[in-house]
Amino acid sequence: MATHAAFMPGTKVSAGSVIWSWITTVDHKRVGILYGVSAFFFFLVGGIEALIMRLQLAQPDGTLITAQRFNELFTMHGTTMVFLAIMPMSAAFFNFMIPLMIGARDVAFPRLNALSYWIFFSGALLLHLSFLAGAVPDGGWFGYANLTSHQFSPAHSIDFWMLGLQVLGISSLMAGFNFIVTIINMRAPGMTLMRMPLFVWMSFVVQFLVVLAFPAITVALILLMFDRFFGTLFYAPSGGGDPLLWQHLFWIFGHPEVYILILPAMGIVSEVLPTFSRKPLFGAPVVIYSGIMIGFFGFGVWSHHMFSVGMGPVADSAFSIATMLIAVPTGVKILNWIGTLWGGRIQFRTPLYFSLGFIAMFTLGGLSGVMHASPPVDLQQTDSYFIVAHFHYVLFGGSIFGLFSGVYYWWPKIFGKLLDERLGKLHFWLMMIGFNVTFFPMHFLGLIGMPRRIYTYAPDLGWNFWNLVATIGAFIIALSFLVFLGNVVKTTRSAAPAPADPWDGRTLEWTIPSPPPVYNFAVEPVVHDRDDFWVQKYGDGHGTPPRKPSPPAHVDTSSIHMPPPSYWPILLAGAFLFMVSGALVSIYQVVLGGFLTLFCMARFMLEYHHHTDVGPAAGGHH
Ligand code: HEM
Ligand SMILES: [Cu+2]
Repeated sequence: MATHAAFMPGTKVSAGSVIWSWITTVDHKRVGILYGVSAFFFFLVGGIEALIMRLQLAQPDGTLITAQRFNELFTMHGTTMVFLAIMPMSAAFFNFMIPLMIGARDVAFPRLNALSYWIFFSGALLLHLSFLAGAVPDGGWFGYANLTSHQFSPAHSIDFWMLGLQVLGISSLMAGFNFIVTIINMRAPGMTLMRMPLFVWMSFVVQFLVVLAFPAITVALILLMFDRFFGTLFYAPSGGGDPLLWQHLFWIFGHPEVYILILPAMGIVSEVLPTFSRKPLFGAPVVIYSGIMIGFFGFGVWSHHMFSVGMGPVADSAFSIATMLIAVPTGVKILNWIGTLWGGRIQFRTPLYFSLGFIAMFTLGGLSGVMHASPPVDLQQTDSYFIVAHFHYVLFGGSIFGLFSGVYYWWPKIFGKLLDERLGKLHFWLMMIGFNVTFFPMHFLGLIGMPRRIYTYAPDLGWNFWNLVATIGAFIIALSFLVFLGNVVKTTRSAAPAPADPWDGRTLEWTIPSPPPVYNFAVEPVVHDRDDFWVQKYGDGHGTPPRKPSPPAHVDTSSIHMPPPSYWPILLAGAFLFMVSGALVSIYQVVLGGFLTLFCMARFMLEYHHHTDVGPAAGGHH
């Protein structure tokens, strides 16, 4: 990409190979693109897995795949969509957009950022090596105890899942700390917390959820590793252990995780709506506070996933009330979004379509959530297709619609081309129709008794019609993504270059060229207001006149100091993967891999130790 021509000065690495420049990059924008491309790839993989499951269920007594294959597919589908599609797609936007939106030249720790990506890549690889090894994880994305014990899963399938998630967790933790430090330390002068764009705010909350929730699953997985590798019995009642320990640890992570998946999309929608309504976000501070509340309450509701284990009336009541409470800040946000649209001069562009789709679909998912917040209701609905309907309304109708709103909104900033509006709207309508045709009937199927995770059903249960409808809907969704891919190919080939500010935006990323130069901002911006760029252009609407941007000072951009590329992140991730996968091969590989990892860590840490003049410090705060 043309942006990165100025990438190499002052380093010994030759610019000869494009691939080399990508795998050694520490530029937050390129790392963001790596995350985005990987996420989209895995989104397609997870989508194909879903289509196979839907084909199997299209008719009663389906014979396309076996029960075992079906277990593998729903396990890999869920795991892939959560950890390898939605999370990295959010990470793509954290990486690309957060530094631009806060007026910084990079994240706080650029090499750690590259390392997060390559560790993520290693975890994804490890999970998918299970297909090559012929031992595909089959215990569900939540891996409930007993199913995962050595006794019931003697093959390596669960090991791939357990180790893969452990590796992915490390990647998320590193990224989480990096963005917390970035957002706290790297903001441009004048960018107070309350002036920070909503996407940055919601991402900020997400990073705290990541660093507080992932340790819970890390502990859960370490206990599982001990059970599987060393014969302990943490989750086995026969040895005084308890399978419910897994459920608690998993959901203490798992419920905050669903907010990790939704808050970035909420942030995107909170950027898109003001831009296309040409109005400030209605009650921006309230949107911020409700986001913090959601993050906070998110840690207090995990046992609503466990009403059916029989926790007793006190625990049931407490978790039921907490779950109903968490719907309040969620509902508040919906009001704020509608208030933003109210009276706006609305521009019906593709990003807005996806944001409106988000609001409508996410609200439906939130409503079914409040229904099973009630334990007696949940006892009817749990483990039925009603739950499948609920979480697809929040995850697909919410997260995926929101993320695609971001894709259409920021595409010109990232790639320098606008996506085609007609194809974009076609994509939207096909996705909207396909989504509802697929998932709305699942509410009915659940209520008339169809359980989750069955690979086939008898023809006389009354489930045939809606299952066929759902399968047809799934293929309409698949078609919508072909339209998106076509749009990408077409506009990459032929669209005219996008201007810096194609949507008449409000935030700092629109003040710099599309795509941005490697140093982002030639001159560090100074921020005076929320929606600073808009106020610069139009005044604040309450009498403050537009601020003439100061004439571009002549800056010698060649003197801007950016961190040089490094191959230690990918080498360290490779050594780490070698060590972890050794657990499935031989103790000698673990030991050798451990030494390699330590060696790479040392080189990674000491890379700039002796010549601090080319140290990796980025940004303009020196
Ligand atoms: C108003 C907010 C929400 C409420 C009150 C709510 C409530 C619930 C409850 C009570 C369950 C357990 C149902 C059962 O298994 O019997 C559940 C399951 C689930 N929810 Fe939500 N939810 C809300 C929002 C969300 C969001 C925003 C997401 C993700 C973006 C989400 C994702 C899920 C998932 C994935 C499951 C199923 C987990 C599994 O069994 O694998 N929910 N929800
Ligand atoms: Cu939950």
